[in-house]
Amino acid sequence: MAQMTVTAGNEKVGSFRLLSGHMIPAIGLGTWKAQNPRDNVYTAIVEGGYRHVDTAAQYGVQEGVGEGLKAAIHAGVERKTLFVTSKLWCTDLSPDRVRPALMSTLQELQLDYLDLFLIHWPFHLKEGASMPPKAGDVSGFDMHGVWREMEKLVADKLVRDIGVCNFTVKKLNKLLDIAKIKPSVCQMEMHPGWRNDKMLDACKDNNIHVTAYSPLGSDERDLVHDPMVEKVAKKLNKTPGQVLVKWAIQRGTSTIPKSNHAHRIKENISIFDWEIPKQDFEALSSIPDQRRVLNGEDMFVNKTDGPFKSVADLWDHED
Ligand code: NDP
Ligand code: 1BO
Repeated sequence: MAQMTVTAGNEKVGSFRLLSGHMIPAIGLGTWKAQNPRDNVYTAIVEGGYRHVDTAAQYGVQEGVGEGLKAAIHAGVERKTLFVTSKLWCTDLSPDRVRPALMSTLQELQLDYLDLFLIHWPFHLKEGASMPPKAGDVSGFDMHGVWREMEKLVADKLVRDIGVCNFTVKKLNKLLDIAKIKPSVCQMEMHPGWRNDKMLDACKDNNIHVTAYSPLGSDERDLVHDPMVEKVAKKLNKTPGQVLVKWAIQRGTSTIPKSNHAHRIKENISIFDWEIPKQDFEALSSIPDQRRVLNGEDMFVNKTDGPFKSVADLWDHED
């Protein structure tokens, strides 16, 4: 999937074409743990030139995100130029809950359609599940039934594209066997400290676009101070944050860095008039300490009662 350059406001920003034919802007604003989602979204769109915002019902920020979108539209940005992603949380991961969950998300965001609706995690959680989960809190999910309902949302023009997050190759193949509408996007943790080449390759083989989440290592892994990232940043006269975002894009993925600071929000999208040279890209792609930041353990693993007794169980023993 070739990266194309499009203009948003005064900024040149890249985008990728999805299986559906729609375009996804290469950089979106992440909103997990956003402290002031309204202002972050407004700043990103109106001052930063972002056209893509990533959120989720589970983040508890959708009303603020909706206010930010509304303010940006009021300031003259056309809704049709924006790409808004949200996600179906695990407590709603059953066929009867898909449409009500989407309607609630649309209401919170003050929108009448989403550009992309993703299955957040491929596990069902009981309402009020604890962390870590108690016996009976977690189960697998009805993939066939849930996906049929996701497809109906596309048919009814409530969402333009559908996709998944946190899937394994095994789960992706199962979904591809049953899907009438293929997932356009797979959103996965990816950064130089967790390349996840296996999923990237599986998605490429099936023309599924990948969005890399936690491109800066989230709050858990300090990639910004990784010696290799710092070395490349210094050489290119860029910030480590910019190098990490650029690495994701040069890899052919879109990415969704989050920041609570206006200057970083703008910094993270100022990456379209330069490249990481091949040898530096390869060096960044060879960091040996490969591990997930977000492995799902706290949310889904119950060591004694399962059904997922280890992190390896969650990821189908593929890592
Ligand atoms: P990121 O990798 O985006 O990292 C965010 C952290 O990096 C924050 O501490 C932020 O601090 C800091 N930061 C941001 N920009 C810079 C910069 N230029 N220089 C130095 N530090 C910087 O983490 P997230 O986990 O938030 O991932 C991004 C988004 O991906 C989420 O917000 C969410 O939308 C999505 N996501 C999806 C998941 C899924 O399951 N589908 C899972 C996890 C994330 P500060 O805010 O103080 O600037
Ligand atoms: C628990 C949700 C992780 C961020 O998407």
